[in-house]
Amino acid sequence: MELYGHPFSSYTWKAQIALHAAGLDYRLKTLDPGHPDNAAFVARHGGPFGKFPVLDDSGTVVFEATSIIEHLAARHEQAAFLLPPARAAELRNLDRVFDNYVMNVMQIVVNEQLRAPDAPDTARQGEARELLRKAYAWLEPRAGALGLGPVTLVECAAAPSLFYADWVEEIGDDCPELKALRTRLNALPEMRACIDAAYPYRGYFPLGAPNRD
Ligand SMILES: N[C@@H](CCC(=O)N[C@@H](CS)C(=O)NCC(=O)O)C(=O)O
Repeated sequence: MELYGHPFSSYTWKAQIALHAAGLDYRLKTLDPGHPDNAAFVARHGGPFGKFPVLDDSGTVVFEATSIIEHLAARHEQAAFLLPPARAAELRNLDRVFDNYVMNVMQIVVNEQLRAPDAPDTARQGEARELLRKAYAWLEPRAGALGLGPVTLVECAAAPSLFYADWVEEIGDDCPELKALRTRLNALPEMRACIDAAYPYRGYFPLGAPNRD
């Protein structure tokens, strides 16, 4: 299998965590200036906006991290635990929460910083930070039940979104269960491999990477 993505990309991590957890071999095809062919592949196969990650599984090409994980769970017996049918609706629902209300909201702040590094729209960033705090409060009573058993679609979504969201808007002391969940997820070997591989790129984090994790 080949996974098109980047070692510092949160959605790439989401797919990688699933691949690592299932013990599936893959080659990371990095999106960088040295590999224009990889960028061309993603432009062609990465959906309407040419986004990554994109998985090429022996000619079956899948974009969207969630769809990649669904594909792995359906097509590879050793990955079936990522999305057990009896819990599928509940897991898909929480996956949507982490993508739509944590990861994508965190990206509003990051993208605004990239758009105007010297004069970002701080009001827009402040609104997004407020939404993150709202998401944290919603997740707090639910966090204690996550990240305890085998990795599922939800842990794949939760780990990278909480990792980077916390860099943008630190999870407060009013959300101890969510903080503990983030710590548990960061300690997963599947996640640790992603964090370690991304170390050399930390300097590129537009808001400045904190000196932790
Ligand atoms: N909804 C997509 C989001 C993917 C996404 O936002 N990928 C980012 C990298 S983390 C990307 O492709 N950025 C480059 C671009 O937007 O051109 C998914 O779940 O895979």
